[in-house]
Amino acid sequence: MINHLTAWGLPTNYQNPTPEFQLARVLKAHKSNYEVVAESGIFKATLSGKLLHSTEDPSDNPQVGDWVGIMIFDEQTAFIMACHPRSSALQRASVGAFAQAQVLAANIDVVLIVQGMDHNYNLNRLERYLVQVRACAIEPLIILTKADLCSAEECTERKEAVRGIANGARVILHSMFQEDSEEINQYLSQGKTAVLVGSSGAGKSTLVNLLMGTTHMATASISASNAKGRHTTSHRELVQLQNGALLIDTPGTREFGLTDSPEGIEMTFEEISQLSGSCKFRGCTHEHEPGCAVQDALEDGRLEARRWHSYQKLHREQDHYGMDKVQRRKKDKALGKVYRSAQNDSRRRKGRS
Ligand SMILES: Nc1nc2c(ncn2[C@@H]2O[C@H](COP(=O)(O)OP(=O)(O)O)[C@@H](O)[C@H]2O)c(=O)[nH]1
Ligand SMILES: [Mg+2]
Ligand SMILES: [Zn+2]
Repeated sequence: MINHLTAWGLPTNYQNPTPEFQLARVLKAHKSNYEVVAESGIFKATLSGKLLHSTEDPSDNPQVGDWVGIMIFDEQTAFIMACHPRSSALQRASVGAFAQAQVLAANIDVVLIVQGMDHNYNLNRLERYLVQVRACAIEPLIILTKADLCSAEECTERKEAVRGIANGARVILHSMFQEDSEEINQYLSQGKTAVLVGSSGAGKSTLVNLLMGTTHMATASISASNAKGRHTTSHRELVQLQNGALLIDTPGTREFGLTDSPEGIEMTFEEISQLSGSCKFRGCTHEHEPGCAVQDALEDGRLEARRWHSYQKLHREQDHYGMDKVQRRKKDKALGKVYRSAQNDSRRRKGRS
């Protein structure tokens, strides 16, 4: 394995913000246990106490793909002292938490949205991924896997349907049984970092193994033979591909909640944004107003009902996140005030005694 950091995606003109520490990239992150690669090798790492206590927002904690400053402890272990600013971050609304964004991967050039052509095939879900990836200002690429499970006609039909909703994103048909992966490789150039997203079982790890030329990632099929239940990817991991690109595999991202960036929706549902502009009334809700361009388009079939409902659902979800975030900020602020006044009280009391 090459340890040179350029082989791990370090941009040529990168300015290390903390030259007092060694530069490293996070390869794995599992709760508080990390694996990082530096010029001098691969290390197990934990967060330094200072970093642990200084981050207020959990999304500031290092994630897979992050560039960090480390202090090497011994041959195998290191402390992460600083997490460097990101060029991009793939985020989703955190599961269970109140309007909080969770970073899935950092410093990403392209997101490969993987969907199987079996029961996994679902346009609404694809739209959700497209919206969120674009909300993060990262380029999406759609890979329709398991093409071998559909007839040639069905494949072409579905690929066209996906093109119809992708609004400019590239769509690639793929199967693990095909010899080459040139078409996908075109989008994974040397030193660029990609991340895979998609349901569990869609075929992500199979694709990683194919592009790596090894069987590095555990795939679901291994489990079938050892009968221990499904063996699937349990953590995110960054690996080097044969062609010099970097790829991050993820476990099934079942809940891909939207955060609040309207650009993602506008870029994915461009035709609806355009229609809205031609409604007779400004602020038209597209429900019962006369002269509504959206309703007209729905009636004469220019706009598909499925697409409209998907748009509405994603829009509502994004609005909710935005409103919840405002609420959370208010709450955090109020809590902060209580906390600070308690601290002051205790200081005053200590001062007196
Ligand atoms: N027929 C077919 N099966 C596939 C293909 N790609 C993956 N699979 C199977 O789908 C299952 C899930 O694959 P896996 O890569 O573990 O999915 P992941 O959860 O997205 O990482 C495994 O049994 C794979 O062998 C494909 O192109 N065609
Ligand atoms: Mg997997
Ligand atoms: Zn309208």
